[in-house]
Amino acid sequence: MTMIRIESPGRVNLIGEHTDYTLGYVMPIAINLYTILEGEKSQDVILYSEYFKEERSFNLNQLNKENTWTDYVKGIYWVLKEEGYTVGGMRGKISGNLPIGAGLSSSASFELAILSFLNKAYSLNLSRLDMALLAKKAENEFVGVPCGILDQFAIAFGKKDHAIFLDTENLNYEYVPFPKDVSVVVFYTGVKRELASSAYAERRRTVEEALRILGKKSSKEVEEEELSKLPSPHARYLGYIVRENRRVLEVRDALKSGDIIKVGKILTEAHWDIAKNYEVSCEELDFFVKKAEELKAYGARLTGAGFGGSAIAIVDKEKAHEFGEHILREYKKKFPWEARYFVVEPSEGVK
Ligand code: GAF
Repeated sequence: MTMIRIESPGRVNLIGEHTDYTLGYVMPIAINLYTILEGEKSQDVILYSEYFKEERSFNLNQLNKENTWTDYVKGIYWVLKEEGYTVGGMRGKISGNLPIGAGLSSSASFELAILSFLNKAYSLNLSRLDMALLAKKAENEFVGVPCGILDQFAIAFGKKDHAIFLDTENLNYEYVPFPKDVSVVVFYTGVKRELASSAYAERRRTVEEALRILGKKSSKEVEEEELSKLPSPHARYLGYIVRENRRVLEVRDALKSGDIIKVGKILTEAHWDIAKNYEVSCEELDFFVKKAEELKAYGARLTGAGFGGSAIAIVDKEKAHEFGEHILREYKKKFPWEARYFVVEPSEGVK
């Protein structure tokens, strides 16, 4: 039987945080840290996870949730069935170097790896957009995480040396060249975050309610003057999102004109805005951003949902490792967590 190998990247969001579920703008990159799936067709599903050091199996009539890593696989089988696709089982191994639960979208990466495998093995003819939308539906409706489209889109559409500017309302996107002489340093705080945590869902509910009060479909339609019509904390939360949408457009334009200094400034401004007004940062993420400012990085901010997880900094390529090492040393003096840093680059989507 033919072996199939899938490489599914993680993602970093450069700017446009917590904007996707109000149909705003985002600008992620896929990164060169991967979930690897190697396998072949089979009757049932039998998978070995190198990370969890265990094999798990189920047959295709057993799509019940078990609160373990195979739920992501079952979610994909569930969504394919829902949408009328017929597929068989798989036998294989999952490995890779994308850290799990670090805020770099390991779950979306895993789901897209499974979907991409089934797409190839069973000739489903799914486009990248189909895959992103199916994986999001699995995550929302099977796994039960109320996320937006950011992660799945980034992992499906990543492009080497480019950031993806995406309007999450109509899914129009544009690739924007990312400069080759700077690096993105990802700093994992060692604080695992649960996306299913009530805070993410609570922010989402509050800003959806704010949009309903204003009678708007997307946060892109909201003007800053209208925010005074909202109660608290709705006005403050939505105010952050309105400014963040504007920042995505500014970063896109600054990248296009090669102005990395401006890009960096906007990223750092975005961090302090999300920390103060959206309240999804934490001491560890703020520590990293402060240090990055002291070390004169172009810019730094939390990336992804926040509440722990990872932050990024933009630094000159030749200084990236020294920068990462330095902050890691300082961080370890203050926090007991197993932090790590990675120097990453914008990479191709799932393949
Ligand atoms: C998580 C979610 F999955 C995304 O949809 C997005 O909301 C992000 O948090 C915050 O920007 O990664």
